[in-house]
Amino acid sequence: MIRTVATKPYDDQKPGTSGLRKKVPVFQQQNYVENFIQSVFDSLEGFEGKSLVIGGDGRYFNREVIQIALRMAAANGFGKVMVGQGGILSTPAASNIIRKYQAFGGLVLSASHNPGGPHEDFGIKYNAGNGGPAPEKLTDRIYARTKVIDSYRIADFADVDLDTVGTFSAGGMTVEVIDPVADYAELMESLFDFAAIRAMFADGFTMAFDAMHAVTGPYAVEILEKRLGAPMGTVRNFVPLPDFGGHHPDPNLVHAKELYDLMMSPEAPDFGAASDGDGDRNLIIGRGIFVTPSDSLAMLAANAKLAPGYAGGLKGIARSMPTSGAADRVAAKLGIGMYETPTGWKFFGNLLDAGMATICGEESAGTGSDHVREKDGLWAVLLWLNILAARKEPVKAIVEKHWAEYGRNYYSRHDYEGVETEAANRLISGLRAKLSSLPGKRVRGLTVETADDFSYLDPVDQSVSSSQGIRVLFEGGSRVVFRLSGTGTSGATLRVYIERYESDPARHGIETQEALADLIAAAEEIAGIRGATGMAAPTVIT
Ligand code: G16
Repeated sequence: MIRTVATKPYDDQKPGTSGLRKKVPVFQQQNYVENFIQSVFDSLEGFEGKSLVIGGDGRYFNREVIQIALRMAAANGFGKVMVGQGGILSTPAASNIIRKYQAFGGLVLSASHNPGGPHEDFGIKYNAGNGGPAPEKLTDRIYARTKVIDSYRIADFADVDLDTVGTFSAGGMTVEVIDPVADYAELMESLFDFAAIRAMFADGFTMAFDAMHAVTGPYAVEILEKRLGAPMGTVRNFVPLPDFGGHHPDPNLVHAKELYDLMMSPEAPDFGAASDGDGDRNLIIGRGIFVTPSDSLAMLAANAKLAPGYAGGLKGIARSMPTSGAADRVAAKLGIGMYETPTGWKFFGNLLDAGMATICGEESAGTGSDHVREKDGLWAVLLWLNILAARKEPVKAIVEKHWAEYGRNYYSRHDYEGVETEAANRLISGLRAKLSSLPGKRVRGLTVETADDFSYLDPVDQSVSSSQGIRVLFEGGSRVVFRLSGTGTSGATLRVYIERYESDPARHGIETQEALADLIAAAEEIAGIRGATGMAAPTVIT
């Protein structure tokens, strides 16, 4: 039986950088989930009888929302839902399933790298038929719909058994519970030289992969240990837990500190890596050296040809605006296109679909390619492994040779979390107001060349996205960028991105914060961060 249920709108269902993210108790309010899912369906056209993919990162509330989504998909007229066994699908795996089986779209349940649990974060995002995050015009439509929604449709049927692979019928719709790993592992085998990586492990190459009790555990065990022969124990924290074991599944130097410490110790294996809550981010650490996400993008692009999937070369590279310019230098050398987009993977979709870019990356630990339409944590790890197997050199040597050839982009991000929203907005509008007075000004011995609020003209569909971050460029290619995070669930997070280019190899060994000290001081002088936030120092430095 299908019911139409009367409801009242909520006023806080605006999708952020990557879908709707809120605390679990917010999602548990009456009809909160139903309102959002119905608003998504109401914003789509032509899905009757077609397939929908559903899966999540296994966090607290995942299974409950999947049952609701299944009943609503049936009531709204989808012909079939493909759902990951146990409700599990990593974000890149979901993107692959949508593309491979030509589904109409997908609902991915995740709050990415944010913590999970009864009082932590949950999220719902919609991915379109190309496998990528909903573009802005669709999320705008969804948000508009959430503000006026007055009813939703839901079918009555018992909970679907999510733990048994197979095909069932529910509410007149087909439900296919699929192995979440198999299609993804097959895709990875088609891109990388598994034989060479297997031989490297057989020769004694060692690795530590931290799955952070999040969704990549089963994927990493299957691919790294079973298919590539890495010794058992290579993958750590591999059981996905609803609260990620109480940890913050964010693969950065703060939350993956144990891995970082191991990689800097005398017992370090050859290679260290980690992924986040939903499997789209990555952390790469060589023995004794952390590779920043911006550098990793540049190095992967420069060496991509060593992997069979990219042997024909790259069509172009894309990076988000706050990501360092290291990849730009690779693109220039390769003679291929380079695109600078706003923060958010959704902005890469058009470039990938149009065949203008092959590899994309962001400073926020996301790297990926045109194999799916999401960033992909394990993909980045496997491309590194493929490069290491082909070059037979340690990570450190590859990084240092890269800097010697292209120069080094010193880079760091300073986050001020939990800032009062009003204060954060005032800081940004204050910066906007003084943009035109900055060029030519000397700050801490540095001359400002240009200052603007980044605006993006999409070269494919000509859409414009404005107010995407304040950029202050100094002479010599250094810069400071200020923007507010679009993924937090409480208060505001101010991000300050600091970058300095150094061509002289004799100056490539400076400690990062030291190398950036004058720019850090200039950022404070320009924005008055301490005064505005009441914080003496950033909460996270990456
Ligand atoms: C999401 C997007 C990323 C983006 C990041 C930025 O990441 O998918 O493309 O770079 O947000 O976050 P913020 O707005 O906080 O700087 P994820 O991994 O949370 O989905």
